[in-house]
Amino acid sequence: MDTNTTSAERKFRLTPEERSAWEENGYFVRYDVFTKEKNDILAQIADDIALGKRSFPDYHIFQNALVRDGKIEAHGIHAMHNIQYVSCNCPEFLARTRDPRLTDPAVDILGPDLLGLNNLYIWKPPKIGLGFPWHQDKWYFNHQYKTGTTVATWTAIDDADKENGCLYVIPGSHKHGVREHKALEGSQQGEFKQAEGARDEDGVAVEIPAGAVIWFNSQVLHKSTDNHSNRFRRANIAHYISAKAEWTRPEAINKKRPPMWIRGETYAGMADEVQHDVIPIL
Ligand SMILES: O=C(O)CCC(=O)C(=O)O
Repeated sequence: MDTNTTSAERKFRLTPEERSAWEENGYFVRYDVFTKEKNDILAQIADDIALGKRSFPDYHIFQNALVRDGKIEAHGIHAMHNIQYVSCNCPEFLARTRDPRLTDPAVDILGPDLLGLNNLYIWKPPKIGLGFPWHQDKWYFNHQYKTGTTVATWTAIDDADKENGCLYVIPGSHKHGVREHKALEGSQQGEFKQAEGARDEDGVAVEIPAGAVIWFNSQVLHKSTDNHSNRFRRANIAHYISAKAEWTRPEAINKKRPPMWIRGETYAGMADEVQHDVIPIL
C-alpha cells in the first residue's frame, strides 16, 4: 500500500486548530469519528473475549485486584492487549488500528511510515473497573524504543464521564520531559506506576461521548478514575510511532508484543521486527 500521501489526499488530516491544540496542550478531541454500529462490532468481540466466549491468549489479558482497606474485594479483567494481531476471527481490530480516521492525523504528526504499539482495549466494568494513576506512556515506551513523539488514540466505546472513569490529562505537560515513575503503595492498579509530582488540581477531565476519539502525545500526563457507575466504560487505545524508531535494547525485544506495521515503509536496523498480519491461535 502506498501511503506516502500528500496532506491534501489525507481525508482525515489535522486541521490548523487541531495542530495548535496538539502543540499547545498535547491533545485534541474529534467527535463522531466512529458510528455506534462500527464500535459495536469491536465491543462484541472484546466482550466475548472478556467473558471467555472466544479463545484468546492469557498473556494478553490483564486482571486486577480491587483492593480497598487492605482487602481484595474483587478480581476483574481490565484490559486486553493487541487484539488486532491475535486471530480470534476478528480482523476488525486490525482494520481499526490501520483505519485512516485514526492514522491520517498520526501521519501529519509522525510522518508517513508508522508502526503500531501496544494496543489495548480497556474493559472497565460497572463498580469494579479500576482507574489508572498519573503517568506518561512515553516512560514505558522509552524502555523499548529510541524515538521522539509517539501518538496515542483513545476511542470511546461508551460515553466516558467522571462517574464511569473518563480520561484526565494535564494540558501542556508534554513540554516538560518524562518524569520518574514509581510503584504505588497499596495500589489498586498493579500494572501502572505513578509519575512523580503530578497534581490532581492541574488535571482536566476529558468527558466524551461514544464514537469520539482523543489523540494525545504520549508525554502528556494522564490518568483515569475508578468506575463508580452502573455503566461500562470501555475504550480502544492504539499507539503509533515512526517506523524510524530504533530499538533501545534489541536483546530485550518483547516477541509476544512486537510493533505492528500500520502504513508506509519499515527500515532495516530500526524497530524492524514487526508483525504484519494476525497470528492464528492454534
Ligand atoms: O482508559 C483508561 O482508563 C486509562 C488508559 C491509560 O491511561 C493508558 O492506556 O495509558
